[in-house]
Amino acid sequence: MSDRSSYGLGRAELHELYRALTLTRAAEERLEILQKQGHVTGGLYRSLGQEAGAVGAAFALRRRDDGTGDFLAHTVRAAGALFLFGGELEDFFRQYMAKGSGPTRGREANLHWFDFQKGFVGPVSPLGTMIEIMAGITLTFRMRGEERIGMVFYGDGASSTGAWHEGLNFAAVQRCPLILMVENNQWAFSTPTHKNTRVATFADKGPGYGIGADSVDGTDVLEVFDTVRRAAALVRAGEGTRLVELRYFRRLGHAQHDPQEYVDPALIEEWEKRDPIAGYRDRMLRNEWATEEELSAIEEEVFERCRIAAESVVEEPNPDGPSAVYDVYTDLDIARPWTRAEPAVP
Ligand SMILES: Cc1ncc(C[n+]2csc(CCOP(=O)(O)OP(=O)(O)O)c2C)c(N)n1
Ligand SMILES: [Mg+2]
Repeated sequence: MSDRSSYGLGRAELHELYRALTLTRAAEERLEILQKQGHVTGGLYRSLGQEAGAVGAAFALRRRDDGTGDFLAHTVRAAGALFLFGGELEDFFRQYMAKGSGPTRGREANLHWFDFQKGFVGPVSPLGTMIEIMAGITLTFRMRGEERIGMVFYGDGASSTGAWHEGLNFAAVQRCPLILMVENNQWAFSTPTHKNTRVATFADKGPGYGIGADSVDGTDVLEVFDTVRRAAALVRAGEGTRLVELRYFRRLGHAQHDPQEYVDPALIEEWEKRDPIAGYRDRMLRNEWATEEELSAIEEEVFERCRIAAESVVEEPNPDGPSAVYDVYTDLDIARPWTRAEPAVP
């Protein structure tokens, strides 16, 4: 499509996309500050340069907060999708700071949380396994005759696991209403994509499983939105599982502790020129979808929101020691933490 096409989106929606993009980046930048101050408990995984993939894809789905909408399984690099599905910024900060007030009450330190009303479930750690979980969830939608679909994100590296192949095959055979979003950022920690797979594009993997697949420039939020919107319509209409590859580049290390010395700096520089947020900003101004003042106001609003949320969450309490024994076993006998109650003798 031409640079001038807004893909049928109105001014308010175009602005909402910009707000979601800037929120993703500003929230992660705020986390970096918090990490330097010693408040972030675990690793910090940035999505720099990948924001448009998560935002454009999630924007194309039906987002509700009453348990009737589409369902998302995000990754650490798809925080933008989580926010669009109603994940609260404060909870996002609470998780990274392992606060007792966070959704998982300080048990882990990033996005492993869920909300079935809003329709999202965070990743389990073994890569590739969210395909199976989402195949199960979306199979339920199909069996109940609901019009809901699912979307599962995973990295290029995750798609070389056994779980991925088995899960995708099951979803394809069962015609699960599920969109697989491959975040092809060209690295799986220090492993480049060509050591991970021999296919030229991850879209080539679709036909092997009998499913339709697309590949899209993951730095172009409108292209992503349009591609996923069309994929979602097919999936919802009964075609079953589809795959969409997002092409972009991991511009920072795997996590903040990784200086990625194994990556050619010229490549990083090249991808900096294709920054998804700067590109979309220019396009909005060029096409008069927004004024400079409107965009600056969104940036200011998002920055302030992140600053205020972070300042208040920092003050919240860490988890209580004794609370660590909850949620491990059912029928917990608090007097005997870490042990399972003896089975009743018949
Ligand atoms: C089955 C399994 N193997 C290894 C790991 C450790 N691990 C966590 S993230 C990661 C790299 C993932 O790369 P990719 O899937 O491309 O996602 P990206 O980090 O690039 O977004 C690895 C090897 C894991 N969590 N699960
Ligand atoms: Mg990767």
